Order: sequence, then structure tokens, then C-alpha cells
Amino acid sequence: MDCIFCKIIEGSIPSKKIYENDKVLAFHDIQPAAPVHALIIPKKHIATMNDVQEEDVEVIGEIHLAAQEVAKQLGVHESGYRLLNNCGKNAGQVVFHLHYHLLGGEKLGPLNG
Ligand code: D5M
Repeated sequence: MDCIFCKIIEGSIPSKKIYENDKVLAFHDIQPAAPVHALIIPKKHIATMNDVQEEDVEVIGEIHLAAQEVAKQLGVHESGYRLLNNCGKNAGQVVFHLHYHLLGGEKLGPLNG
């Protein structure tokens, strides 16, 4: 499958890894939109939020636990951070492997700003 994030998971494309377990991987975003910008992804290829199935409930929980760990490692657990998913064209999703952006390290703008 021609998926850049699957290639990062298998190691054929390099990444700056932050956290990994058997179900999820977190690494630094290559185009940071904030001083702290990590991506957290399931190791299973799921294209978008719309493709999450009942059987994926556990890995979605794991992503939230991984977000806490990443936030601690990157020093934003106490100051605060944002976890967001872009689903589909209008949200600006460009990589079609489910991923959550973890953003922080500065005061983030309001969502309606
Ligand atoms: O966000 C997709 C994000 O993926 C975007 O912020 C750039 C990032 N990206 C793309 N390729 C790489 C590699 N190779 N390493 C790290 N980060 C990467 P979206 O929500 O789809 O707009």
C-alpha cells in the first residue's frame, strides 16, 4: 500500500520517534505548526476518522493514552496542548492514514480565530 505513514511504521521512511507501543506510534511532524507538533497514529492502516470501526475502539483509547505520554515527554502536559484530527477534504486532510496532531508549546489561537 502506498501510504507514507505505513512506511514510517515499517521503518522504510525515517521519522523522529517520540513514543511507540504495539498499537500506536508518535513522531514529530515534518512541517511543525507550533513549537510542539507531534503526530500520533494507529499502526493499523485506517484511512480517516470515518473509517474507524467498532473493533478499533481500543486503539483510539491507546491514542489518547499515548497523547498524555507524548505531552509529558515534550513538556506540555501541564501548560496545555491540543489534540486534533482532520477528517477529509474540507478539514484539509492530506495524509490518508488516521492521525492526531498534538500541538502546544505556545498559547494556541481560538478555533474561531
Ligand atoms: O496532516 C498531515 C501532516 O503530516 C502534515 O502536518 C505534515 C505531516 N507529514 C507528512 N509527511 C510527513 C513525514 N514524512 N514525517 C512527519 N510528518 C509528515 P493532515 O491532517 O493530513 O493535513
